[in-house]
Amino acid sequence: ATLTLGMAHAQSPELSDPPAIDGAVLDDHGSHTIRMGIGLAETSPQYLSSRYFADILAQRTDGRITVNIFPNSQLGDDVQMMEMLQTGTLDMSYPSSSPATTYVSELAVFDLPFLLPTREAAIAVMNSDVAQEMLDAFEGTGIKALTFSENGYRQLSNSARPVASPDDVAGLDVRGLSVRTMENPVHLSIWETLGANPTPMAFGELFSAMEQGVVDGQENPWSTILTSNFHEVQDYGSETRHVYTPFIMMMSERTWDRLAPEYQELVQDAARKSAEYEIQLAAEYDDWSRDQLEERGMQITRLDDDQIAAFQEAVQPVYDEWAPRIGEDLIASIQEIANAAGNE
Ligand code: KDG
Repeated sequence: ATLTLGMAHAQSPELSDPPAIDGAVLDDHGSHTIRMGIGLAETSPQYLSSRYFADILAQRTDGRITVNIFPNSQLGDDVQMMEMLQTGTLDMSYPSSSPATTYVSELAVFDLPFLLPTREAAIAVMNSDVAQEMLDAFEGTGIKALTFSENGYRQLSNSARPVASPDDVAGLDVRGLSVRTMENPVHLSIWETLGANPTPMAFGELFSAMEQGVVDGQENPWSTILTSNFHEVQDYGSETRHVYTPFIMMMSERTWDRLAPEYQELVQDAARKSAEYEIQLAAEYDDWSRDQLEERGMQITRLDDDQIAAFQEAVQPVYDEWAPRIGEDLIASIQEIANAAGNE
């Protein structure tokens, strides 16, 4: 018999192991089974770090708290799952901050294009008091926001043509690209301003929408493009890094209220630890994913500083429109934190 071997591709980069779980087993405060829905796949940093979150809770409660994670939007998309948290039909979710702006409008600051130039700046902002105030502002929505972590720098992919400039997005002689966006008005504005035809759509519907040609493209971090197999239906990628999106790990307030204070403290602590691990994994995945996508046949356009500057200039109207609504002071304080981190 002949054996035909396909090209074997690694499923993940060399990943750091999760930090050791320390701390004594807590007293018995009852048993809880927590259902957590996420949009991304089992290979994603989001899933892997959520497993670590589950492991911390299991170990520190001697198995009394079990977290069952449902990946791949099985339980719904970000918007639906946040509504399920509000009604208490789901215990936890882990959406992007962008669709959560309907609850806390200040979060839209993260949607402004090219605001956070480096990962260090983004991490400093997510760890800041200003960011903590945004998490606290969920109070009263039915959602307990536990922590920020990294979704990451978003990159454009599409099935129509290589994109190196805003003109390539707008398609001067052809039509503008149809691009799926998250359900967020600033993102819509970015792609409208660039001359694309943006369509907000649930993440779980995206693969088949691209496969069927309902949309030409989408934008997400390289790790998501890879772990969700978008390269199977997208020939071109562009390293635009046009926006840095955080995730927010969330719990239903109803679930939170059922937990003893000792368990609440543990959940909050485990969320922070898993977020730190997630940020580390996301960094390990990022460039590696881009290179993997290239190896798997995606044509990747890397943009030089001038080409990035052309995108930055083209999206200036997004600032003109949104900065007054989001708040000039808030934007200034975020920029200050970002700059300080950049200077360290
Ligand atoms: O679990 C997170 C995903 O559901 C989603 O937030 C991923 O960035 C994302 C997108 O484009 O919807």
